[in-house]
Amino acid sequence: MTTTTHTYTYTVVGMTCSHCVSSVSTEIGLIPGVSDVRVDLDSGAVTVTSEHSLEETAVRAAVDEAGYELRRPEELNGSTKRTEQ
Ligand SMILES: [Cu+2]
Repeated sequence: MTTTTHTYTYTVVGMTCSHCVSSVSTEIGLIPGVSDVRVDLDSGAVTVTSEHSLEETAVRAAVDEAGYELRRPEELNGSTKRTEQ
């Protein structure tokens, strides 16, 4: 019996405490196929393990639902430096 799992890493901005972490974890955990969510509060790194391939839009929507924002690495470091408050 072989089970293929997919692991994805995202960056979520806006989390400030363990409550934020649990909100994000809960929302992402509701996506069908997701078996594990690990959130590092300091870096904002979110590692998602899924039994199916995940659409980034689904993860983005879940993070949005929790009240935070998903960023791609290139959005963090790249040329898209926009300041919106
Ligand atoms: Cu919080």
